[in-house]
Amino acid sequence: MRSYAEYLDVKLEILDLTMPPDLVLQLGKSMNGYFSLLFLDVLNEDFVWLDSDLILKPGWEKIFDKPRSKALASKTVIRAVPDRQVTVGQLRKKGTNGAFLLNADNYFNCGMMWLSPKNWKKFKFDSQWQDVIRSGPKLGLEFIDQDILNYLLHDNVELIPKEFNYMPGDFYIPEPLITHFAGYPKPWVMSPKAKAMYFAREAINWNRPQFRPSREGAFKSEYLDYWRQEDEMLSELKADRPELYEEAIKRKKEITADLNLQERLKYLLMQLVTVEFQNLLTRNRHVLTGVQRDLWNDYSPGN
Ligand SMILES: [Mn+2]
Repeated sequence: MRSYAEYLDVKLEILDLTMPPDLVLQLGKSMNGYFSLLFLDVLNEDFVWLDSDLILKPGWEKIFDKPRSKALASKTVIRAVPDRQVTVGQLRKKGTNGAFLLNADNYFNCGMMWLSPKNWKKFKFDSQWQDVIRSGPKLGLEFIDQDILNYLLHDNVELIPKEFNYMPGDFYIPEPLITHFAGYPKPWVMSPKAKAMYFAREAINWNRPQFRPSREGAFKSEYLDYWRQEDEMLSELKADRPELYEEAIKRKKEITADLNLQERLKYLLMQLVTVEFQNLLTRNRHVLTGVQRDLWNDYSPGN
């Protein structure tokens, strides 16, 4: 992280944060999902939280310009974007999530948040959040920091436009400033086969949005966009800092996920079904167009 920040000429500071021991025990691995609460306690100036699964487009910094009314400025602890329609719909139907029940009309997503530690402390949320986690299971909380913050801040939130936290799979908005790859699959872990399955599902369900991975969203332009940007980033890195590039590729391979057995069987069936029997005999080699090559791009050696 330090070498990469230096390469980008970005100032990086690493903070040590401490979680109370009983919460470390209670939360286990999911503890990483609660760091935003520790930052609210430790920092003093307003700050912006950005998940690591976001793509920022030029202009995203507009979030700092949006003027606020005085009344809001003295009260608002968080500015965030409403969560995906699908998520809100599921939570409404289930009716057991205590955070959602308190904040059903303004239930927000925590991938991108503008936060005010001053107001957080003014309203004494710093002395409440740990107990909310402790009673989390009783309250039906499920989404890490997001539910703690929705539960506590339902009266201290200002919703901002979805262009600041557009989630693929939500109703499409043109030209989002921040795209948030919330949920699964994450575009950076997909093997070539996983990518192919993804697009096959999108295409074959063109008239059944409930079965498309993107639901009501745009036909996965966001994923193509991600892969294009990742390619660009890696080829720049390869030219400028080969040792960082090697490290990035190594890490990328470690997290690349292939299809499970059930999906592999579907994949084989789909390949069988989509053979063009008429020209099976005359076809003797693969023909790839430029677009197909983009989709099948992977980072194995010699490819
Ligand atoms: Mn996220």
